[in-house]
Amino acid sequence: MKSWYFSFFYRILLLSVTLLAAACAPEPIRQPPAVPITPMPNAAPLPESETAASTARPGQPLGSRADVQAFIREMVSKYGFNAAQLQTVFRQAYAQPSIIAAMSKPAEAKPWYAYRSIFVNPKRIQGGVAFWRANAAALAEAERTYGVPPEFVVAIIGVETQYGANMGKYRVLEALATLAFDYPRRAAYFRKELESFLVMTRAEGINPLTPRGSYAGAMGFGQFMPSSFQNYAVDFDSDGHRDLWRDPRDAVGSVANYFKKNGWRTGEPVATPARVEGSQYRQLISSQLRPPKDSIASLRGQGIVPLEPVNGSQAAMLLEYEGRDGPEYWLGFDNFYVITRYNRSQMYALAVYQLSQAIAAQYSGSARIGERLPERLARVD
Ligand SMILES: [Ca+2]
Repeated sequence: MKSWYFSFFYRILLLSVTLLAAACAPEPIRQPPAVPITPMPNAAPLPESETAASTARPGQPLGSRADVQAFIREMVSKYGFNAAQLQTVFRQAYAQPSIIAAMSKPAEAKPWYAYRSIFVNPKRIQGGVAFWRANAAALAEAERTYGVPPEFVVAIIGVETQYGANMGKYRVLEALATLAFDYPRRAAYFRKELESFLVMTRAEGINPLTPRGSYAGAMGFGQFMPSSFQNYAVDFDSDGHRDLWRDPRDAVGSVANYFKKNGWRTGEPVATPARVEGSQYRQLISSQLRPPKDSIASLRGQGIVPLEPVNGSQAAMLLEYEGRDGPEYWLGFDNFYVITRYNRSQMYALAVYQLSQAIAAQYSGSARIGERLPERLARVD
């Protein structure tokens, strides 16, 4: 979540695991990760030579390695950790070569129409309604505190972990250490995350061997990386702990806070379907993840017509998606950009938006909301 490359590779990896798990025996405890790839539109393929070779040796505790010992010394001098305690922790932790293997797999891109159906489907909509009902008070409080409506918080948690059903089964310590020490291409990033994780567990009074997460170390209902935990996690129920694994209230407040801190604009729209005319629109299709800069009025002058009422001064970016029957066009506003701060992907942001609208319509059961939903939002595949 902190960096695009993390999100990019993380999602690719998660898809690989998903496909692998789907092809093999069913998971005994948790469902396979349900989050597919979300390709970064402009991500250049990495050269072959950068593909990491695994140096992990299963059976050898991380604590017996010289590079880990150097890391422990650094943690002691930098943060005042107790050396003996860290030694004890890393003597019980092991690198996980399966993570390196999955990280090295090539990306598999899905077209939008296939990606969409993973998230905007009856199961995930129903799950969102149930999560909303179970956490209505916290979601209302989060809206009052951070200005983020419940449906967006619910949709993020739905896309990330199917409402907590799939938070990941790896020890976070081992996932981060594997990538910090045995995955040179991203070692600097994951070493920082490992540092943040140890600082976090010390602050929260958690045994570092206890938390579980994705193979990339993403944690809890909203799949926060440790650095995001440090920056955005809140103790929303004021019980003295930021618990994003067992306390959905903390997760709700933390996701809303993440949005708020990344520029969410209360009361402004997220996206609207659009149609295009002429040929000028082509040069305006946004493949970058940048805040929108063209006004609706200016875009209208270039053949781009929003299909829902929008203020002419609202800044927007034109988005193109691969629909089943040809390209679909959308206009994304500032709040659409904010959703891409959670995961650097236009497909991710639109899936969250569409899921949020479908959940909101079903939650309220209101004909008014149902009626204003464009067919393509209300439709489930
Ligand atoms: Ca709490």
